[in-house]
Amino acid sequence: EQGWPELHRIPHPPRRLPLAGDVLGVDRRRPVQDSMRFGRELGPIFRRRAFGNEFVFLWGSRLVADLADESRFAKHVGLGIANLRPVAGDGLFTAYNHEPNWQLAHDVLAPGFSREAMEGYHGMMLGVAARLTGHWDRELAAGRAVDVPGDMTKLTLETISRTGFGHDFGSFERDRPHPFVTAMVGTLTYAQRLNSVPVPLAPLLLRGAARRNAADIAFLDRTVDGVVAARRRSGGGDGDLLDRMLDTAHPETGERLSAENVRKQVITFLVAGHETTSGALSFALYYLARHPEVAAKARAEVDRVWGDTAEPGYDQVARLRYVRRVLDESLRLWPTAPGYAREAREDTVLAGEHPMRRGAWALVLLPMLHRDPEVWGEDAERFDPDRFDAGAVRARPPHTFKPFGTGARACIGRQFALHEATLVLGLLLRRYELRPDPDYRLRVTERLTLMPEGLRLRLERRTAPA
Ligand code: MNH
Repeated sequence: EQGWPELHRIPHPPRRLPLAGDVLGVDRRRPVQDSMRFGRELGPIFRRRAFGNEFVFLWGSRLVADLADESRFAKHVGLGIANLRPVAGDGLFTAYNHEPNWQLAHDVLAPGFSREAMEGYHGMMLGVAARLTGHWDRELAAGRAVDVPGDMTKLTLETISRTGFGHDFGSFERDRPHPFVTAMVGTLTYAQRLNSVPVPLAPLLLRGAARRNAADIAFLDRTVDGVVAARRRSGGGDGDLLDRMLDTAHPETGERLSAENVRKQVITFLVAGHETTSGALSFALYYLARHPEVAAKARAEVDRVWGDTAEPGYDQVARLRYVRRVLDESLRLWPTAPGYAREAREDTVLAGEHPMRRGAWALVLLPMLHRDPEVWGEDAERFDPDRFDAGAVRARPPHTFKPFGTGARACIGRQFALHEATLVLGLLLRRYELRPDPDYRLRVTERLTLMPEGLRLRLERRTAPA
């Protein structure tokens, strides 16, 4: 059935409803955490049924490693990502492998993520970080706790919009999220919700939500059309991502992106370029506040590596090895893009055990891969950045830590996200002590991506204000 000839050998939850499938006792607003529960009960590969369709989920490290074989498997655009097609079209993230615009846009945009390009963004990243610390200094002076996910979203949105598109959303001048963010969260939430209703009934069950979703998409389109029009009027920027999208011809074919494709790429990069980094920074700050001994060690590293240089240079960021481990360990426990799907390019047998026909696919459940006891031990739930020291990383098999996906369709913005997040964590650790609210219990909210819900921290200034 559905490309898995021996589906019956894959375990499924015991309680199934004839129509709805495995939705009994399910938290539809938290499908990833729900699947984590099933994964714990059912093991490294399992299936869930929803409305007559069977979906195969897996997380066992041997299975995930086999799926990374690019000669037999490729990205599958399915579930939540397929639901984003009306938002992001054939933009880089949501393009089908066979769509010519994927290779074209990939080749045109990849130089925008080279080391030289990243060095060029560094100064702008520092500028945005200064807006954040300015805001946090004011909150601190007013005796208020800071809204971590809200402020990390402001930071990462401004970073990608200024470095990539020369556009200032004015996020830190607003009390409420920019309407672009509200519309984006709306479309992500809607794309997630679409998975929890039978497709033929979606127009009926989600009528109001579908109308709002259409309005959200129209707002995203209008916003980016404005950004593009401003660039066209100004006659060009400094060679940023938008300039590449608009002016750069493919080095071999001479082809350019169409106007409609540019629109979808701008939305893709504004969304993919900030939402997951914001979550990653938020979880890292959660763990740093909860583990003062880790924060102290990280802070000591920042002091040692940066000394009292007012503004750390590009190379000084990569030298924050321990801060980077804090980030990796946060992404291990809560990979903010919590899964990716892979499909068979030909008839094959997964890990020598599960026959798959061409086109059959499975969803990799990253938070469970990252807790596989065979790889991470029985204490996998424990936060411990030393799991990422060089020796420990070398000792682990490949494909056991995959927060940025795999293969040709892996994250193009990985270095961008890691540089930005490491820089900001360094700056925050150097400037503040983080005081957790003792009553806060981590609650992870889902909108395709993961975010710590309602996380607030109290701050203390470490050094006298400069
Ligand atoms: Mn990102 C693809 C995770 C930051 C732009 N990203 C992916 C995939 C994962 C992912 C996983 C692969 C999805 C799949 O196989 O279906 N990305 C992250 C995480 C962070 C992140 C966890 C931050 C932390 N991503 C960024 C940033 C940008 C970006 C920053 C842009 C500046 N990501 C993309 C794009 C793709 C992608 C574009 C699609 C690449 C492709 O298919 O060619």
